[in-house]
Amino acid sequence: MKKALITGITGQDGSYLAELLLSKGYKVYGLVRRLSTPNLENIKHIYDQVQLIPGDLLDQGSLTDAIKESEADEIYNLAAQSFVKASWSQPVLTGEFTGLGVTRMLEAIRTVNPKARFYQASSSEMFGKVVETPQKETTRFHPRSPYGVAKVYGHYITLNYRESYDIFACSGILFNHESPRRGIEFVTRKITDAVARISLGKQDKLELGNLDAKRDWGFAGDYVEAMWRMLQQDKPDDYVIATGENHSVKEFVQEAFKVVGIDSWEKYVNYDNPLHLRPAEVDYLIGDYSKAKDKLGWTPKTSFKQLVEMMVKADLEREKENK
Ligand code: NAP
Ligand code: G4F
Repeated sequence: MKKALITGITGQDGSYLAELLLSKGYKVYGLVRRLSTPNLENIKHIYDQVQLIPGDLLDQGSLTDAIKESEADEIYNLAAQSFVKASWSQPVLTGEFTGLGVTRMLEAIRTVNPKARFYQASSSEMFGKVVETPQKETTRFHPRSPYGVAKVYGHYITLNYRESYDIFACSGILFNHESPRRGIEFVTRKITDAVARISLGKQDKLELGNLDAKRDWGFAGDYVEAMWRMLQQDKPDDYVIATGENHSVKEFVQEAFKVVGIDSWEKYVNYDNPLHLRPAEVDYLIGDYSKAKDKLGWTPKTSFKQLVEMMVKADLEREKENK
């Protein structure tokens, strides 16, 4: 039986990846940090099937112990401070979690189990102020946030451990991916939850920032399959994972209101709210996933329309239950 360790198992991607690996017969371990109130909502349906190990990306010893205890063949580093906006108010913490945390994981692998295969969650935020369109593995990075900068560091330290120590270390450069398990502060979930509440008469207005930014949005459930495929190859490499299509935040809003039969979305939305604008914006992301298609045989399965509908319907169900 193969063994995998997932950091960030309680997050959106960690929970989908755990499901996928369980379905493939893996023994799944998840690293969880101590919180005063545990955050296990995303994994409650598989809680009995995974083994949780306490640890924190800030604590080298706990990472070393987790790798010893799990004896994992595959290690997926999904944990991070992942909210871009928060990275301006907590730039040092973001650097510690999202940047140096990767080195701590790689050091633990190097010293305990250098044969383990490693996946690093790199991000399209690294392209930031894009220098070419669509963005691919060779596109030069120009990050626009402390989060993006920390991810560039995590990306290159992964490459460095591959080249220095021959560790099987891959980076997936994933474009935005969403689901009903997306954190509520990210724009897609914020919209779909508000649309559900507005249609049920529980909320009057949705406050947003920049409606013109464009993102290449896919479904998280499709993207974790690509992570797994990267670690099954003969050689470690880096891959862009995207849909090859982008939409503005405004289009997402329109599509979400359509799902509940509201065409006049403008009545319910305030935008350019300074609270939700960023010191530097990433205006336009669209990925070229042709390398992943050729080498991994991976393609996205869920369309933009299906994604929006799935998220609005899940929030409608949730909001109906939380009377
Ligand atoms: P997410 O939902 O925010 O999950 C982040 C996870 O990291 C949570 O389980 C969180 O645990 C854990 N974590 C945070 N700080 C930690 C620490 N110091 N020690 C241990 N665990 C810690 O993120 P996601 O959307 O699933 O994304 C997964 C990864 O992919 C992240 O690295 C993100 O930056 C990257 N990424 C995401 C996207 C996207 O569109 N979703 C795109 C590109 C890259 P708690 O439950 O305790 O908070
Ligand atoms: O949903 P967002 O906060 O995601 P963002 O910044 O693109 O980052 C996500 O994707 C990255 C991959 O490219 C990941 F690495 C990262 O971890 C995260 O998962 O914002 C999307 C867009 C931005 O342009 C933002 O300015 O939506 C715009 N936006 C407009 N109003 C808003 C809002 N974003 C948020 N969160 N809240 C708003 O009210």
